[in-house]
Amino acid sequence: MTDLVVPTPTPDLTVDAFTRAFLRELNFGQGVELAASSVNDQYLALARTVRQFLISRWLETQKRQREAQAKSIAYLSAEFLLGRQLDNALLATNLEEIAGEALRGLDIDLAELRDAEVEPGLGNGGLGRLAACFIDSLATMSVPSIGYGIRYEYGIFRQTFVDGKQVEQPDNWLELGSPWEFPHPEAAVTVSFGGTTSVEVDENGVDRTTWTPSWSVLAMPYNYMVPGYHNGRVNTLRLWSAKATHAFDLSTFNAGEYADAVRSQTFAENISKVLYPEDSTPQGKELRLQQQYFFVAASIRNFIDQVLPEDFDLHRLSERVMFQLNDTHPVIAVPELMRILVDEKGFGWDEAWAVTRKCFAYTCHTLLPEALEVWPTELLGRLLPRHLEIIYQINDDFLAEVRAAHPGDELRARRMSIVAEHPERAVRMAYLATVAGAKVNGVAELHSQLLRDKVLDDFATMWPEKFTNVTNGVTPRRFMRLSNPPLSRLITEAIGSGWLTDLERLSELEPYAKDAEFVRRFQEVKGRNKRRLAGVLEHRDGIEINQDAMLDVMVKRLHEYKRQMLKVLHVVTQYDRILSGELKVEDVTPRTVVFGAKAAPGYRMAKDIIWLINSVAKVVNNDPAVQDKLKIAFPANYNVTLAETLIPAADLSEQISLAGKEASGTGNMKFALNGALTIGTLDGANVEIRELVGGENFFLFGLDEPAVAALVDSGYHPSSYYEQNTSLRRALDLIASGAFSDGDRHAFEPIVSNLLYQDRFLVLADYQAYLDAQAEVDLAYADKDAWAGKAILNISRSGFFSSDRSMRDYLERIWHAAPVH
Ligand code: NBG
Repeated sequence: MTDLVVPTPTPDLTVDAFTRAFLRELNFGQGVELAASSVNDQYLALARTVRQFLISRWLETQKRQREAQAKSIAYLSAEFLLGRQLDNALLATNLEEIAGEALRGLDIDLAELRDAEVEPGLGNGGLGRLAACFIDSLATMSVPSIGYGIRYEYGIFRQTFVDGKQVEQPDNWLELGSPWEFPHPEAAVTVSFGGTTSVEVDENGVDRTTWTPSWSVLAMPYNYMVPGYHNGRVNTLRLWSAKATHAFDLSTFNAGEYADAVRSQTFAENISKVLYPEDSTPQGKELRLQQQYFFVAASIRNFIDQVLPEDFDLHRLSERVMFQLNDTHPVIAVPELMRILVDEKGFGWDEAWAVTRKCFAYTCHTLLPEALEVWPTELLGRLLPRHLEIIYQINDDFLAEVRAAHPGDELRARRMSIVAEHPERAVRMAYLATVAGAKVNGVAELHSQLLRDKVLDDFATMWPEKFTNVTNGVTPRRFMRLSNPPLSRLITEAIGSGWLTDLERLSELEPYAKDAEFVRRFQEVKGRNKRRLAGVLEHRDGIEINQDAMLDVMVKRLHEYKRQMLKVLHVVTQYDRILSGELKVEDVTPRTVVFGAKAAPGYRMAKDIIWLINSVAKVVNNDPAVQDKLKIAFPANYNVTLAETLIPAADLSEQISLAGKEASGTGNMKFALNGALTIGTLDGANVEIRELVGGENFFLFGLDEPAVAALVDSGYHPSSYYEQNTSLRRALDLIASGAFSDGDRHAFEPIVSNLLYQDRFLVLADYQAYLDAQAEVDLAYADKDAWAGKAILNISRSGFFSSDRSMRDYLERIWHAAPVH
């Protein structure tokens, strides 16, 4: 390490030295004096100061990794929803205190600089956040790994409300500079599209295909550090940005045709311009396929040419890498690797397939059939003609295998075909991933089981050993230590340190659930977190909340299957009961119901539900009859940063999706780990949470998956619930009457008639059960100490939900790789 001049935090690092380093960055990096510096200058200088302390570890990690020649995990994901970086870097380097003190000495408030950071919103929701948790855990566990994704210039839109309706603003997260990225224009790789293929016989008499693309772009890598927690290790996240191969055409420019001159640049750079704001629904757009191929082609090229040694024998590729396919978005990587091996490296087809099958594994993140990506062959053939040929060949070989195993069963072959014929000829990317992948996994026990039994049942019959489960997890570094410092301190006081990297140790808290003093201090922590939240909501959104009320929180993307509508119906029912006198206001358990949700811009029903929530909030919050017993807070633009203040303050976690629809959920885990009790259905990871925390510490309601399937099969008539259930009828009538829309009866008609005549997600069927469970919640909350005891048991029994455990499961069951210490 003698050639390194970058500092490493040592026990003798002084506040003075840190102050000097910070001022140096401010003066030389930003070109300003302290007195004249803006908050943004100070934030950037601080970020660059802190990152200095990570760089030596980063370079050292890379060096050791090259030397060890160990197997790496290449995590291919179209989304990484990282959250703010400064806090995490301060934590990883153990510089929080020194930095705070140094800044205080300069009269700068560290908290203000933290708030200056715009989070990189390079993901939609759970899938992207999971990727971020996983790379955090891999780094913390010293597993060689690289995250590969896209550096979107605009991340998930910024949500605002205008008259209660969602309005989307572009997320210009790079506007004020991003101190965490390291661009490497010299390492850009070319990614090609379009054109034609031709076959020629090579010198050995073998057919060789040549692809002659018609256009290309450059993929330029931006490297990000992924620091492990207190283990001296820093892994890499490599995000690709699209650049034109020629910035502009000088002769066209000189001829005065300025717009034409830069047209190709604009076209190329559109590829990484913006994240598709969809969640759990596919985007069948050409640009989306371009994005997918763009990042996986660049990533595989980078891994083979730059990460592996020069003379590496690609027959042994699986000894050095597992490409993990995060959902179907990166699945085009499979034919891309085949193309490289066969067309460029001269492998025989079978030889190449033998390698490819060992280098990929596929994680499915959904159960909604409409959310599984399918690409029309017309589009694929136009954009990636060689890849389509390869897919056909893979499919032919695969179907031959199916037919050999099931002679005469042509229906089965048709069902399993990677290429669907109806309604149009198209490639089923989940099938391609399943055929190519060494392993296929779901993200919670129930989800993996339904994947085997329903979505991919033929494949599971054919290759039972291919299918496995890895239940999701969340990083306790961000979602406990950073987001909930007072709880973290309380836990450490009780059970000592070390639990942040060994989360099962939370079980040592179990006896404290009965310890009156501990219970009191836990309540104090909750109270503190509620006050912090109240401050943030007031400052950020101008929303005032009742800090003494139960904080009942539902935060997640807005989707009908998640059933925000059920929560709305509960609120409307309570309101109606207060108005009608059925419920005396003094008997109501005070609640603040918090929603946070973005709707995909093109998803009408989801946007209507957002409008309804805001409309109900406006009426209920301003009705003196309700006093302060029922309040709705719907802060706009729910994101990772807001989650970090919301979750620690919550008492009740709403996980109320229709059973069999939510693959896992990860918010549910974050709430349990921060001492909220769950009200939920038997869906996704809720099932495992309930098993672990105990049925008596979890409010279960609703149909389970088999009951849902049975009800749907027997013919579901939502209107019969409306007719038979008075409070349901009253709630829906109230919404339909215009009570929340200034008398306009049309406003919410689409919502109401959808519920009455379609209700795909069985909101009305589960309504009464949900209400009953909420009544139990009210009852339980009345005994504050007992509630806190249950919350503590939730924390102590949720250690399983660390993403470190998920990574151990992947290492053992799927990757067959190990940490390099
Ligand atoms: C989401 C599921 C969640 C799950 C996350 C992470 C997609 C396609 N799926 O239930 O809806 O927790 O993935 O696995 O975004």
